Amino acid sequence: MTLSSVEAATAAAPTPERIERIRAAAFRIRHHALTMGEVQGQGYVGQALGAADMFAAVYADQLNYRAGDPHWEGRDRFLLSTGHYAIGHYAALAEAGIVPVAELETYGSDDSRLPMSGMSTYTPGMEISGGSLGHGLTIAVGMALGLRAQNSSNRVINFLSDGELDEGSTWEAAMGAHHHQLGNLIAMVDINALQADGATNTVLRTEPVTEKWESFGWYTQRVDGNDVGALLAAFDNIAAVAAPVGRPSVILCDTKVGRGVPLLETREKAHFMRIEENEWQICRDQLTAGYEGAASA
Ligand SMILES: Cc1ncc(C[n+]2csc(CCOP(=O)(O)OP(=O)(O)O)c2C)c(N)n1
Ligand SMILES: [Mg+2]
Repeated sequence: MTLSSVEAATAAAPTPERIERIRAAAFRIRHHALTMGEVQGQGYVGQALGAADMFAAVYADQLNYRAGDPHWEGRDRFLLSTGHYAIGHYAALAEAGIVPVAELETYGSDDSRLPMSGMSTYTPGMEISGGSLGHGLTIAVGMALGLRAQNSSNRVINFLSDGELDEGSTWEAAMGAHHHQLGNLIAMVDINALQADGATNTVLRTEPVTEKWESFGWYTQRVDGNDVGALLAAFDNIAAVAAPVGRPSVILCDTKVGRGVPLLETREKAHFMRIEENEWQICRDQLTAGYEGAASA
């Protein structure tokens, strides 16, 4: 983990039991994402697999919510900026019990509550309609301010992508969050080094991204976003070090597109992935073999 913020990490390391519980959740989230991908035969499956560990850490470890009552006032807010990652978010909502697993089969179909881009009016647990990139963090700042005005102890977690850092509004929001000392706000950025038009460093270079967030005053950690232990430790550090002093926090997560399914990890990187009919079972088999192999290693 790179921790270049001035404060040292103080939290104790996450226990092996906790890490294993979240790894198991991430495996099921990946499985759900493949189920949905197969319904459409294509889509943002690579992103969902890459970000599954981030979703698992949020929903199975961090977020305060009631599965049967998505509008419960005491909930933490998870905002998906990147509407196209909805397939990953729906998988997490199913893992969390907010969306029935059986409903995943309707993904992207007419009248489904699970459209291909995330929309708050359709899906329980979807707080915003995030497809137009660059708005998530601005809304998150407003929500965090609102919660604080209500003396709420709830937190706001905003999921962004590396391509979304191209949006100027993201940086206005970052500046505002620091100004308003929003210790109840966490941003997670999926740095998969890819965006719609190609590799992020060729479209619009965002590096050095750690230094950028730090210069905006955020408590900044950069982790392997496919390392569940590192993700949990990052959240623990935030609770120990940044939240108590009113500092907004960002976890920069380096992830691998297609993570957990070698067939897709090694495929040419594509923002929108086409997977052939005969490949879905191979994907599932590879996912299971990798998960069980790591568990018995
Ligand atoms: C404001 C805005 N501009 C352009 C788009 C079109 N768009 C959809 S996804 C995407 C790529 C964004 O980068 P990233 O999320 O990192 O891509 P990925 O990692 O999923 O390939 C773009 C430009 C959009 N949704 N919103
Ligand atoms: Mg990307």
